[in-house]
Amino acid sequence: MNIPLLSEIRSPQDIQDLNDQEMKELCQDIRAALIEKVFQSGGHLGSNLGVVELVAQLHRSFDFSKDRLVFDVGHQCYTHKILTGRFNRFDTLRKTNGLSGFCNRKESPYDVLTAGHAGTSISFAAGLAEGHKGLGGKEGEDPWSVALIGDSAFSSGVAFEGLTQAAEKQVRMVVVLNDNEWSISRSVGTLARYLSRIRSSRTLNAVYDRVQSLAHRLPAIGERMDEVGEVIRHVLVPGHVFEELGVNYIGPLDGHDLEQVESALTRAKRLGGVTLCHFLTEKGHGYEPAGTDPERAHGVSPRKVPSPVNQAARAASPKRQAFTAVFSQALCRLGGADTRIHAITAGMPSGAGLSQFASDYPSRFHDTGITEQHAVAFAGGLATTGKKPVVAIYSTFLQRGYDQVFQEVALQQEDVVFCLDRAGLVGQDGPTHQGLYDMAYLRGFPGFQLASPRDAVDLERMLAAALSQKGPWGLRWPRGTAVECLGLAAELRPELTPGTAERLREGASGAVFALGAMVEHAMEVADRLSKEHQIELEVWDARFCSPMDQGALAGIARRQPWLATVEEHALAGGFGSAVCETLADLGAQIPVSRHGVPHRWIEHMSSREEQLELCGLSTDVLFSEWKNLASRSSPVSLSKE
Ligand SMILES: Cc1ncc(C[n+]2csc(CCOP(=O)(O)OP(=O)(O)O)c2C)c(N)n1
Repeated sequence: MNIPLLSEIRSPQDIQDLNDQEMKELCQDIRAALIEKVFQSGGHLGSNLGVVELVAQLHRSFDFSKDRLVFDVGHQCYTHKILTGRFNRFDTLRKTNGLSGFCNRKESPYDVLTAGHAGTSISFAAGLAEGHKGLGGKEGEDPWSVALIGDSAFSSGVAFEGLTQAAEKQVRMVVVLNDNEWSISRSVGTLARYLSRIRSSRTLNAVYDRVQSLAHRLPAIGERMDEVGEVIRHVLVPGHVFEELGVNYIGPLDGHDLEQVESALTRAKRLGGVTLCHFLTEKGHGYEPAGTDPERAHGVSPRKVPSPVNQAARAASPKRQAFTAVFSQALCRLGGADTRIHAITAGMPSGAGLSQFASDYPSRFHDTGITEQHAVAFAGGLATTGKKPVVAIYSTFLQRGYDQVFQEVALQQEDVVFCLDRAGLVGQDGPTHQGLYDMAYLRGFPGFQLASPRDAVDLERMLAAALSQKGPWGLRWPRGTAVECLGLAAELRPELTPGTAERLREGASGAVFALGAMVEHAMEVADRLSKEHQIELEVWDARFCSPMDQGALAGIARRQPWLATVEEHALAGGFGSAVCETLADLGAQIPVSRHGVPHRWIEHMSSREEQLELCGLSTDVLFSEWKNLASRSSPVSLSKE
């Protein structure tokens, strides 16, 4: 049989008859295609290159039209997409209306879980296995559930919660541990060290595995070999925590060797119950630059061809920097002046802007791994001792640590500063990564200051204010760049007393109360309306979502015919909702138009800008909406068609 072209693969059925050599060639083809395509679209290159053989063999050892394969995070599912008939759409990866960069139920029945957050695959697979009990009709015929999980995700607490319950229930489940020793940066924690101890006993394991596979060819002892094997293993290799938890352990084996992968999976199926198959892989395998810098290859951006137009546009734009970079520099400056400041990340030092702090102040930097719950509780403890923890976590991932924000920080009124990056629309990553709920879930905590900077100047000022005042603070900013200075210079701005907004523009045609990066949009629209239509808007930078500036809102309600709120956050429960609650409590009567993310899931698109447009948050959409509002004869009706 000839190996099929990737574009001809309709389902995993098409690779079932390949021999060993053909499978190897197929994997080479997949790898070459991944390098080519992922550099066009951007995406998780290193993670995907590392699991080509694992995923290809999983699709031969199991039948995932009835068994279930759950990818942890789902960022490493590209080979799976190819083998389940999606190669023809690969040019659309992470683009508007194109293939998602993660597993997505809407795309294929083979995508069991639409995911993007780490650590939950084992629990979800255990639930599937429990729910499928009896489905096979006879003992030993129920579908298998398989969780494919990386070593960093595996060290998150929830992975162990899943593993231990699955072991107790003895569900039919295989956990495939893809151990490449890397998270986005190097894996941390003593579990990583434990895995590396197991790794160093690999030679002994190899001897053991050889003995065992030979023994299985001899029916007389083969039957009892699993039992005997356990005894031998305990003598040869370090005590496996997993076995003590009731989980069969196989490995560590070479995850790039199809034969080893196949034999391990076959053995796992024979053992029954819950088996952990531990494979060693190389992140970015087959792409040479990843060998020296796996962190860089974890996710790559599309290769851009510089065009004269791009360069001209860049030169014309005012001075801008990524919010993340502004935060990083500000934190280093403040951290240099105050040794009580500690920085904490849950597995994302560079993404969260902490790499520089880590190298400048290593003893005050803490990467806890993918453990948001622990990171937040740890910050609560540190703060109790008088330190000033800054917890830098993406808005979407702080959801994992919500209860710890509530109990270990907010309820204790500890001085912890949460810096939420990617708070808003994120573009290519899609619904799993949108940071659209943080204000809704944080503003209900009494004594929790929640603010958002409109520019680089205020980001640093807000961070300084948060670190010098009492109680918990949350600062949020979106993906994308901050204008350096919008409005007054730093020293002329009103102090950042919690619950005070700043008026940036006067006018009588209507008022805009905006938050964070949306203030820039509001000002741009107001200037255009003034120039083109002589409409003069009063524009405010709310600065705080909690507490809310009651005086400013009461004044607006007295003066203006209407009020618009703008936020890059879900409308449900967000900043606009908080404004309406305040107005209601004040007994103020003014028509309010809320602009934010509508009450539905926002799929991935090629860019954040396209999503802003879709959600009515682009300057063009706001321009036409506010022009309409200002042009209507009173009374203003703001009911949306
Ligand atoms: C709850 C949560 N926190 C953080 C992240 C961000 N994140 C995505 S992939 C990743 C590293 C995953 O490492 P590992 O599980 O070892 O898989 P690998 O990429 O090495 O294959 C991180 C931290 C996430 N997806 N979910």
